Amino acid sequence: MFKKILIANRGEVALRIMRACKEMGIKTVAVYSTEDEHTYPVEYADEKVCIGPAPANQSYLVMSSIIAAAKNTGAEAIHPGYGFLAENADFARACVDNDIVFIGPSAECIESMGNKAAARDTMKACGVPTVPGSDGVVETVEEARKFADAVGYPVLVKASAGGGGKGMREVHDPADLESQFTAAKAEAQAAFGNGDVYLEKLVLRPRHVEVQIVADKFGNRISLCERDCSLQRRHQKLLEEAPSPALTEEIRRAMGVAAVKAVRATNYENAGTIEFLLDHDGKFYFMEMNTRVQVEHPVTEQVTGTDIIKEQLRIAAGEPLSCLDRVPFAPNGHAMEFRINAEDPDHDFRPCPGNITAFKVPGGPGVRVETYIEAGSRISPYYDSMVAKLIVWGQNRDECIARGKRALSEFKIEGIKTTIPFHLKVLDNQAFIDGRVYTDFIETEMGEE
Ligand code: MV4
Repeated sequence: MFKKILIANRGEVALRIMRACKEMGIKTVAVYSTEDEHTYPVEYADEKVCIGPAPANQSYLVMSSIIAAAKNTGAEAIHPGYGFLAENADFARACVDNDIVFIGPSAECIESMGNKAAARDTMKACGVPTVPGSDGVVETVEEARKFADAVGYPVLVKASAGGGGKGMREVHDPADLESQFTAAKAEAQAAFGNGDVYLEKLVLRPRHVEVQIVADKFGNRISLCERDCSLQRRHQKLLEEAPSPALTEEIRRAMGVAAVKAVRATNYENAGTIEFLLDHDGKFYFMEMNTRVQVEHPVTEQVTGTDIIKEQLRIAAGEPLSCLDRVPFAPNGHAMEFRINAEDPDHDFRPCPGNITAFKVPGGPGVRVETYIEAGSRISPYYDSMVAKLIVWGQNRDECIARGKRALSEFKIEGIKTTIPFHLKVLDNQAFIDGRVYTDFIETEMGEE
């Protein structure tokens, strides 16, 4: 196992990784911007290196400074967390070129899954279900029209370099195809410097269900059940749960098999997520693969009893998965994660960074809080607005909801607006209680436009 690693991240995920390291006897190096100097993860680490000023493009995104910090402190590996450099193939390659282990998949895997049109083709070729779509990139409007006429409207134009919903346009009427196709291409070009697009049949009111996988260097590849992340706003997840209330045992098994197939076909190593769209007939389709650990990984940890960060460290160090004896995983109980952001849910979720004057976290059975915040902390306008993640576990979904309400009402955060009142409203919503959550939940159930 590693003796010392560097964490190329900040906030709650940096702390989460350091906690796993502490339990495994691994020393940690924090890198930080001047803005984060007095945050808890920086204090918690065994060593710290300042890598620049507040703007991420001058600190957390500067590969050379982070590599230099690892070299200078003798860190053998780098954990990228999520966001920042986590899915940057050049960074993974720079680590390897400097004899530093990148705790994640190979640069080739990151690159190949970053190209969404190619990823889709790869999945289709290995027998993972995909939505009926174009063969790779569509170059011209004429080609797009041919496809749309063949599969029928509505269709969705997607950016190949996209993901997370950017450069995506729905086409319901053939008369709009040309303008939407052209708009998607222009948007993709502007956002990613790559105007490639492809087409898929539009799945109406889908659910977002994703499968957590872990894969080691010995060919062990397992799925750790699914998470339902359908409750999103403008492609920002707000609440995630495991298991999905929409899956039967049969669909769960089939989805897990499909996810492992995807991992095998891509020679993927480390922790990752296969995202699926689930339609109203219970059919699921590959959407994207995330080549990192995700914000919502704790709900999977709570229902599977695994520590995903520790598995990542073991895999990267060349050890076999430690959870093999417990395969196949049937979810134990139910878990939900509430993202508590410094945002005002009454005003279009506008970010409201600022000083936190009082901070009291909930406790008791089945409650887990992931945060780097203490009373007196400041939510910086330079980074994302997450204050904390509240994760609750229950024997079943009903107990989980009751516990969620109890824990959310215990959480006291003063000085800023947060999404806590929004979550309390969700837990009282009948459609949510019944597990009827689709990707349009906030518009249809929470009265947003
Ligand atoms: C879709 C879709 C419907 N049909 N693809 C959104 C982000 C990107 N990962 C893909 N997305 C979608 N792809 C087809 N063929 C609907 C979405 C979608 C969505 C998916 C998951 C969660 C929230 C969403 C919100 C809007 C659209």
